[in-house]
Amino acid sequence: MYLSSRVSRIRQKEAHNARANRAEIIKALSIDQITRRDLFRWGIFTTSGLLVCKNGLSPFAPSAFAQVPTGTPRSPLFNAKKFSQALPRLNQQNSVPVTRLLRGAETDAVFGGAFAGERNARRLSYHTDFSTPPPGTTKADFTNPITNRGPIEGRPPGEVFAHQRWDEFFPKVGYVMTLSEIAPNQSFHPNFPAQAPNSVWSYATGHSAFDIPSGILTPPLIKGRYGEPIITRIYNNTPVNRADNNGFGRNETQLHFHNAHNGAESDGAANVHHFPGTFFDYRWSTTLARRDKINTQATERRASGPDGNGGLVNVAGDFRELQGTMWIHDHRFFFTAQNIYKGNIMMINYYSGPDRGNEALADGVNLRLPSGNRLDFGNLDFDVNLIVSDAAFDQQGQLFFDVFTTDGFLGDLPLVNFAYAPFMEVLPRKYRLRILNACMSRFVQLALANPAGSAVPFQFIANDGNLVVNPITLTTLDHQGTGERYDIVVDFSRFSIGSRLKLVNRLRMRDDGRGPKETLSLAEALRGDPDDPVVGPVMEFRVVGQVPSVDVPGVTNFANAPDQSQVPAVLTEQIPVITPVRTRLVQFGRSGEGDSRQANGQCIPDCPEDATFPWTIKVNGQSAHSMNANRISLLIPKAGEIEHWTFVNGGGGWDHPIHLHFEEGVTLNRGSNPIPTTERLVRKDVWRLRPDGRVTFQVQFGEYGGSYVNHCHNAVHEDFAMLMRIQLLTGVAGSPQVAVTNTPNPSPDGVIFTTPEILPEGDPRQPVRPSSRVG
Ligand SMILES: [Cu+2]
Repeated sequence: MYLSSRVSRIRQKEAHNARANRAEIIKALSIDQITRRDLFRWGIFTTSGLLVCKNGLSPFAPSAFAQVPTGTPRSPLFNAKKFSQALPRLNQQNSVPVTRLLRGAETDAVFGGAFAGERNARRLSYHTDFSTPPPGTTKADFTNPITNRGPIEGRPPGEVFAHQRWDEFFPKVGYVMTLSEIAPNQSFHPNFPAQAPNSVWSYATGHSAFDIPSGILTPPLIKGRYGEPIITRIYNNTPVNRADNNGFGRNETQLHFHNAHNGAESDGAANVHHFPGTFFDYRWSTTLARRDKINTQATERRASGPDGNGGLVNVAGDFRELQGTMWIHDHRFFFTAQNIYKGNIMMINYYSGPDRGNEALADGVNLRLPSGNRLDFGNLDFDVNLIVSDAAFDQQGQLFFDVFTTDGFLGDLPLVNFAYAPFMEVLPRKYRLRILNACMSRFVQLALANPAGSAVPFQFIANDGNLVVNPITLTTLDHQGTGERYDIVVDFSRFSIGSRLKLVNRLRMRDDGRGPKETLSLAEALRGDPDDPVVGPVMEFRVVGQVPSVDVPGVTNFANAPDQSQVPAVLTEQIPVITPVRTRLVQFGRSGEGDSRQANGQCIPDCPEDATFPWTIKVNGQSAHSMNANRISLLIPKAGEIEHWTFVNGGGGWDHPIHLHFEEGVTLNRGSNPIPTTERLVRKDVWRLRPDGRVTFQVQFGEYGGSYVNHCHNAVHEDFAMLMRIQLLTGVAGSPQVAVTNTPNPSPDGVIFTTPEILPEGDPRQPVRPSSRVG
């Protein structure tokens, strides 16, 4: 006993040193006291660039004697107890109306309401005007006002990066938001220190003045609806000096709307990051997939959005493709993990005829899922977004990220909606919970425990924002990788007022960071894991007699009001599985050093000087590659062809949650392994591969074209660089996306284009190459 406690103390000290040393180096790097070359010289990196595993610097426990899987000591808790602060609901944003203004042959979008006076949004980027000022203007009219270098808008110039189908999906509402240093006096718990301005970069509503920290810690929530296209202007007001980042985070951003049906110019992952002082206009079209193929005359009532007055606006497209729970996050290649972790994240719910966010309105289309009925649509009183994530602090209580690890980052502070282990008061009735895993690397597996510690059954209604055909009753969720969303309905009416229930993470991660290790029994999980505080209860629900309304502030909801919500036995219909036009095989693994760098040693876009690329992707059994924005790994020759793709895990005991942008896939099988009911024939956009696993799904592309990506959503793997570019060609004559998109290369002075390489094994237009079978 004596020996083990002594070893334990030594390990804690080692782990403390580990974090202190790493934090010291990160800080020194960020203020240019040392260079990454110094690190090589000092032997902190090996010749292959990998961090030397020695006490004090290793990212994982076995070599650093750490107390948590990160290889760092526990974050200080400042005596904060779990379940001692209320859950913050997400920071709801209000849209403003947008009107049309004719300007020659162009129609511009004019922001109204609170954002009146904003420069109008245009089909073509203002970069076009910066490059070639129209008559009567000069370059200065379109120049970044903060740096006086480069264009005011980050979107690249010209027709290829114009908003596709602009007039057809012309914005009706707008948002203006600013990515900024965090405003003063905000913390993850009242006991924790306030985060310093450069510890967190998050969103503020509107166009904030430069150099005034205005970011809000609680992530925003946007409510969108089908038939109401959105223009969202994002200002980048992070510090001009990229070293002003408290050790992590890159002051450049492209904002990805995961996984909406938008043109590539607004997908936020076409290598189009923009710089401090600039904005980027994203047009979130609310296009319903297959609108060019199915229900093109918009006669199907289920393909619709709420009109705000109890009625519906029909839209073209396939109602089986309706989406609900989505999120939005940074996608700056090579820095995505740092930037998301630092606070560059939002959620967005899409509302539709069937999924209305109104539980009372009975019109034969509305499913009446738990939500509330004070608003026409988008009620949130009983429909709750929960962003589950993990974080770590340095010894001063500032947000800490390990920029050296290429395997994965695990924090030891459980957060929900960026609050440490909160509680939520609920009425004894049905609630919908929209659960997002927004950890950088951690997989979670959530269950709900009643006051006696037994599992509470619930209904699973949507996977990755897609309704399942029939609700599935479960007592625990499946593994949930980064980026996956699970919507469930919990009926709290079975519990008396005063009852307390726990949301419990049952999944223990492997110490080496490779993936999940084991699922604990609920009883074990409830006791917590002494080695990993994010295993165990992460949130508490308290059943109470009354709660304030979220939808109508100042009004109270009472327990004795009737629960009018339903969970119908049929939520949607199955998309048929048919013989595909072609199949593709994509293998995710570790092969060599990767080829993200060009012959000149530079990454496209630029990457950390010391970065190595252990993570690679093989297409159809050919060579392994790591991400380079100037390389196309998969090409879709035209819209509407049905394909079957198989994702294979290269092995090694790792698990990877793989995300396909822009289109959902219908999950067909997991090879010879069993497939859970929450996945079989269910639409998804993130698939965990499971160790040595594989998954096959059906997918088709349509409506938009351009440059998208497919990648691991362990954001650390993604950054080092398990990501590949996909080129969608529309095949529509006259569309700029009939041709391959030249690669935009953003710089503070503007975008230049390069011609991408196309891997022949990913291009069906090329003669067939013999593909080696992957066993
Ligand atoms: Cu991965």
